[in-house]
Amino acid sequence: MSRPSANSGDTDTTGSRFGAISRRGFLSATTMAGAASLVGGLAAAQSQAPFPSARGANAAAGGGLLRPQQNQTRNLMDLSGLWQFQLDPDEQGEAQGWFRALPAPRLIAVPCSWNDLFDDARDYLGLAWYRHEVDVPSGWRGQRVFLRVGSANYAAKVWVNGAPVAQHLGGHLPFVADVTSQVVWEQPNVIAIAVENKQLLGRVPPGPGAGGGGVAGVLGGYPATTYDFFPYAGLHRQVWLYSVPAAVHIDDITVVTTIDGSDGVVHVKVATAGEYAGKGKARLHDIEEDLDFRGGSAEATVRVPSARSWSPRDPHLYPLTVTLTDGPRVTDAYTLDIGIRTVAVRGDQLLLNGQPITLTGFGKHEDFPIHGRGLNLPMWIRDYELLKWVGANSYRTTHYPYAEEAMQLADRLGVLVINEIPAVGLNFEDPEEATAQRLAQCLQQLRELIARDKNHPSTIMWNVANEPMGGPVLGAGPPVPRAVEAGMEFFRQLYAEAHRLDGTRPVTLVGVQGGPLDWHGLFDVVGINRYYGWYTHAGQLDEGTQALARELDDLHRRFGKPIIITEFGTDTLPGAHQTPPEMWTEEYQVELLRRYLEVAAQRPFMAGMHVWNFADFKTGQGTMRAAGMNFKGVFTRDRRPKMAAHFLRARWARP
Ligand code: BDP
Repeated sequence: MSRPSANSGDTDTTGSRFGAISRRGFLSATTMAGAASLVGGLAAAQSQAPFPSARGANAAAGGGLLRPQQNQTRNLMDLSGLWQFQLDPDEQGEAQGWFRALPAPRLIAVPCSWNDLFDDARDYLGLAWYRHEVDVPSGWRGQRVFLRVGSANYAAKVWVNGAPVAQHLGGHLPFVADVTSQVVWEQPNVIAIAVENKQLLGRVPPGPGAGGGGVAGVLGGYPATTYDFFPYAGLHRQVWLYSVPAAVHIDDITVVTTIDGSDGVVHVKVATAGEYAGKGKARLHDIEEDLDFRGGSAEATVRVPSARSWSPRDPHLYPLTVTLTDGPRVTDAYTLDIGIRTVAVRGDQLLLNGQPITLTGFGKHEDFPIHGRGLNLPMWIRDYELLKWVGANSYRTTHYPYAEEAMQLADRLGVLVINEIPAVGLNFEDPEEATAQRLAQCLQQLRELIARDKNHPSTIMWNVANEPMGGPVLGAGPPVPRAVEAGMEFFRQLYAEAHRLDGTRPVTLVGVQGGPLDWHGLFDVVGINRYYGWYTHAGQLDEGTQALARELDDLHRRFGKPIIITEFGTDTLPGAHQTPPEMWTEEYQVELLRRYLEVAAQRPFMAGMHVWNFADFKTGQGTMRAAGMNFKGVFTRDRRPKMAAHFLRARWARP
């Protein structure tokens, strides 16, 4: 829960006092230069596409982000495993050439967060170096070679054989560098990646700055963040080397599906690197259409008679293969699984394949002991198993884009995803320069996310922010008009950009309880996080539920759009019991969820209910977070069900 910005002496409805330093005072005393102490030169890149390499900021420049694959024309090498690692608190590594050799390395696992691995790195968010040596097979000679970093949280700079090749801001989306001219043959290549996760004002999510503020002063906040989850750092997903044909290759594919009677209509748009003007084919299952390229781009429409449309009930995927051809010869190929489905908003309803759908599910985290936020495929397999067990049809990628494998599994298993950029902790009372930098960051991350995930049928909606603030929240006072207006301008741009890049999915914004409501008017779906019965109306479920019901009716009258409660829940200590139910007990969690679900069931305009959270997760240390944990999971952190999980299963998984 993001708390009100801290004016000295403010009290929130839970009775917590904010820190003695006013956030506003602190911010005005902190120059924006405070935001500039990054990997050499990265600070300047906070609002701009960085660095020399053409594809360092790939998606921002419109480049494709197709997931690399191995096939008859392409090669792929996963560099996961043990890498050399060294902390660089004094930031001397670049000057001392650590991109060639680390003076005192230890070994680390990639992918993984560094925080749970080493005692001296638990709360370390500064600069750290990863180094790895790899021989590139000589069979790749003559191809174009790329390096792809799946997720480096938060800022990264990459060297290959001593040459800087890319840098990137934003911790949860991939970036690609063309390293063809850096690769050496018949000897090891040295890959070095410097990463840091400093919490800085101009970033997204924003840092609280040196003096604390935002939730830092309330949730406790060590390490200090503006959000309620542990700021895990490091190389969180795979690093890959891959190669594609040198002459021409498929750079991007965009698939848009519609349904015409019982036919599926699949529109395929292909972009090549360079001005390709040759031929190709799009083959969907056993139907093939020609692609005629002009200026590196071609389109085809494939009609599938009696198509199986994709849905949670029948998540049918069709394999789509795009080829470039030179006579009978295939010069490049790429295959992806697509689902034929439509998503739309009509009045106050959310439609999947033309039929109203109600979302059941959760907000989640990529969070697990030891791995931290590092890719954990067994966790994902187990989580989907439990999502099915509990009868959920959906989740939101709170509060950042998740691993691509999670999206592939969602496609395959028929789970609907609200896909969110890392815009958590935004506060429009912050200085204008910070807001401008954050807007650039949000736009970049939105472009990268849509480039990466646009072809996943499971993604049914984009979310551009979680709980942005424009003044006090939770009933602590009215929104601040200037902040609300700054937010309007900001969100107008994000909404327009999301629809410019993808005209096929609704776009939402998730609002905080007591925050500005005007912003919801800009979006297709109203997403709200509500904690009546917890942060307000503590211990008073009847009063809390009544307040919730009143607010839902008001919101519906005002906006007439689909409404999703994107978060509701209670911290619950597994094994704590009491009757009548008391806060923190398993009974209280069940009772609160029951009441919210009943209020929603009586309102046909409610398009979804997402419990906060799927599982308990790690946070920073503070007085509001026992043992550095948020206990709002219906499963424990190791995925054991609390009473609430059984309750939801009885409710949602009914035949
Ligand atoms: C919401 C936030 C979420 C928090 C949750 C909470 O969106 O990140 O973890 O509150 O307080 O405001 O548990």
